[in-house]
Amino acid sequence: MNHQRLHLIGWLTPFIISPVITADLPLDTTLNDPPPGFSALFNGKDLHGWCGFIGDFPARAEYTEEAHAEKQAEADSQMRKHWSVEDGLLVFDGQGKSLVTQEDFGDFELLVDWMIKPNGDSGIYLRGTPQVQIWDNEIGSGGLYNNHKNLSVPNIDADNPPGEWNTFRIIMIDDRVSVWLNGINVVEAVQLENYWNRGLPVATRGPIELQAHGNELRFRNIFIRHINDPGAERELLIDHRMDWWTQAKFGMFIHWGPVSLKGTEISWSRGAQVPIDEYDMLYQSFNPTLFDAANWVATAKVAGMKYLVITAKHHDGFSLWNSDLTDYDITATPYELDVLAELSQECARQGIRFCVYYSICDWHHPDYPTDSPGGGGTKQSHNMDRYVHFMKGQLKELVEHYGPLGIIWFDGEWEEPWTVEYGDDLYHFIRSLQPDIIVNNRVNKARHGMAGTSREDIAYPGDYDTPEQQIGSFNRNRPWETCMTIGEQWSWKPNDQIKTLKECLSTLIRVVGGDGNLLFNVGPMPDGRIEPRQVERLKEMGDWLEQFGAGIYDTRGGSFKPGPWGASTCRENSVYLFIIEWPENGPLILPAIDANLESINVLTGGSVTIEQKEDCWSLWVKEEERSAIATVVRLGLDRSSFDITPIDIQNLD
Ligand code: H79
Repeated sequence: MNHQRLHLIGWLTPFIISPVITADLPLDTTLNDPPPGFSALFNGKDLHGWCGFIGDFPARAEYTEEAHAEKQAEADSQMRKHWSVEDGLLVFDGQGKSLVTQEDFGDFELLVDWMIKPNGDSGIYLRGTPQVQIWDNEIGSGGLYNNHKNLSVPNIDADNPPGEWNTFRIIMIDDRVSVWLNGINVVEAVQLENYWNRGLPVATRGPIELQAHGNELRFRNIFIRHINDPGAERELLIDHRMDWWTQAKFGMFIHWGPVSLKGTEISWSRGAQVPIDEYDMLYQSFNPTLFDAANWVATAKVAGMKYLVITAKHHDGFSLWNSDLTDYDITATPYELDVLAELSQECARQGIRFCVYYSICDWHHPDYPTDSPGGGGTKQSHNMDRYVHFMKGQLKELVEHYGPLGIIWFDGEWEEPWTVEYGDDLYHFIRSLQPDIIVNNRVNKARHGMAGTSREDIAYPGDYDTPEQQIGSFNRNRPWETCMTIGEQWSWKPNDQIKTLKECLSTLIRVVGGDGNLLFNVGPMPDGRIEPRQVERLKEMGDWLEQFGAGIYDTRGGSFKPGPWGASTCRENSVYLFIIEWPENGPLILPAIDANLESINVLTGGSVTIEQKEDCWSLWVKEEERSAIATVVRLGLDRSSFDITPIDIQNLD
């Protein structure tokens, strides 16, 4: 995983003469040597291609050719006093003015490494207008500093500290900018505003400027690529980090641990149905000899699930992997084998995204302040900061030994010791371990109870909302995922009441129709097997998805909002109607949508009659041709179904 890195140069070691300056670069990369498709704006030897600053963009345009040449010559000689090249780095001494490219750029992809000192700041002007911000403050770099109307702050703080290198990837197409800082997307397709004349859009071409702001700066690896066909590359502006998750729709949640020996609820039965002393000793008897990772993953696959989230550590504090930071882990059981290692490898083999659940609250750990609700209350001596340090260490183990991970699924954030400050920091920490990882909203103090939606006044409320044991409301603006048990308990319960196939599938349909994902939970048995009744139900779900998955995977919710009648999904020019409950006497009345119908068919078989009236379409499938689970009807439209404003179907009493 780790690049081998050399730390030879920085502000702290200015007098060390290093043989080759490759500070912080992977060893196979040469300083200032552009990647394929890019050219170097800075050649690492001199200031070729750059010129001095002769005034702001509009002022520059006013000069006559002669005046321009004169001012430029003067500015260039000034510039050479303060900007220099040292050991392949572009160095600014903190005095004088900005550095500007001689060439103008229109649509481009720009890569640049920068380093500032404590309290330092700078910025990168695009097309002559300020600026992608660089600074040492709590907001973080990369924001479009000058924007008034559109987002001006980055959506995450992704800076390395002053004295260390940071890498920007900046894409500008038309008047929109996306910024990645150290591999993390911090600005996504935001319109850059014209600072010089706020009534006008930003110029179509202009120079790139490195802002002088009275403090020392270093730059290197400044590479640019012209984008000649903006239409074809506009997609690049969008951060595709969540795409796999949005397309996946259906994942397997697994709650497991020594508690399965008792058959009571994971963590919550500690100090309640099971005395704490007994609960905490269960690991000594945990020996799931029939655990077979290949079999679990195959079960998820057969069910049509695309990702798997397992309780690496629940509120009871037991670590299901080989953790160097605690003895209360799987290696201390008679079983000894690292369950997560086997599962993560098997997921990779079978094409399932491997993800972990990690509880922030830990009723077992001596440093975490509170004990089980049914048990001890507040612990005698505790140290939350030390606990957080331990937790970050464990999370680092999880990402580094079992990653790349799809999701880190936090929980237990509602307890008193957790704060917004801890949450902000943890979100940032996780993204810095693996930039493209997905983090649920329980990382922070943001959640509205079991409905799982997020407070809007929190800077980093994670990437998606988490309704629990309930179907989330229709929402296409904020990603969400319902987590729900296949029976009534999260961890294994003997003779648990398993949901019927119709209950399982209508839940999946209503979730996906609401634009959410379903994370469906199984609790494996203490011997390591998933209970056959649960496997059977999952297989039935998979059989149905095998037939009708075209209306589930890679769709979005809409164009009709879910209701008692059922739900709908859309992709390209299709709308898939999943009619679960028909009106008692008569057709299903769809309110008019802004599209023409080009085709209609019943994917579950049989025929459909549709009557197109001015303000509605009335739709009828003969009773004997309806499906007991959901009658699936595909509407073919003359336009993109996702672009139609979602509307309610309200004709069911
Ligand atoms: O791991 C499973 C459960 O053990 C765990 N989350 C799922 C994924 C879980 N944690 N808590 N609960 C289930 C129920 C807790 C509800 C409450 Fe509350 C805690 C009620 C009051 C405090 C939720 C959080 C509602 C308000 C704050």
